[in-house]
Amino acid sequence: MKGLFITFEGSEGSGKSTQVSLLAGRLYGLCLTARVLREPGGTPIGEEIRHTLKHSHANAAMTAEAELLLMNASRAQLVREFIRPALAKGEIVVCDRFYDSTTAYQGYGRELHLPTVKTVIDLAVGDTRPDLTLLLVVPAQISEERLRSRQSTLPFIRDRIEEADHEFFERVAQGYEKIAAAEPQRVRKVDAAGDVETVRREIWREVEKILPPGRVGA
Ligand code: Z5A
Repeated sequence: MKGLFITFEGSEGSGKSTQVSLLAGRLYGLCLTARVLREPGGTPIGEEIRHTLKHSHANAAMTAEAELLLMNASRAQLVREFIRPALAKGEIVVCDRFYDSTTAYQGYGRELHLPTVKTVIDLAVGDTRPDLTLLLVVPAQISEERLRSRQSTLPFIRDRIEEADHEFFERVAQGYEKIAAAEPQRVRKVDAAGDVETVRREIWREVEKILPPGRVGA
């Protein structure tokens, strides 16, 4: 039996990681084997690439093209090392970001040539495509407030990608809208401005539609 591949997308602070954990807990509760992964990263090689992309002291001069290739080097490794083997075993793979992030951030955000971005993604993923993508949508003001409140509890760690300007993140959000409009069956928009439990329920309504029969619940 082929497994199920579910991805989460959205702006930073939209609540993806929170909801990925809740969904995984729910799936475990139904005795379904779920593998939780994240991008960039998720493999030992990918986590090194993640560090280079986000936190390395030497990354300030990184070009958009290098960023595109590194995101997809991490992805190519993750797909072959973990995602395909898990799906082949019939497991459910839940991934915090996948290739729609590249289209949104490197394509629309960095304004790289979209057909080239697509070619690079195609090389990285081949025919490994999500069955369902949950796009968590929140107004920028709410995600910024959530991030501020999280940061106030953590030590400061510089993140190169977060240093981009406001217009970049507006283009990313508009890019996500275009991605969702182009593939409404796969990409389900979720209003993520509500409280954690309300968002969890909305996500579950989408997930249960694709679960094997007899594996659903409130
Ligand atoms: N990137 C890219 O450019 N190209 C690519 O191909 C890929 C990625 C794959 C990864 O950063 C960066 O890489 C990202 C895109 C880029 N860059 N940016 N900028 P990351 O992995 O470090 O982080 P992130 O994916 O951007 O997510 P995040 O900042 O960790 O946020 P989140 O996962 O969406 O949210 P959260 O951690 O679940 O919640 C944030 C806070 O809000 C936290 O304190 C929660 O307790 C709280 N929260 C969550 N939900 C709620 C609700 N519903 N109400 C109130 N408070 C809430």
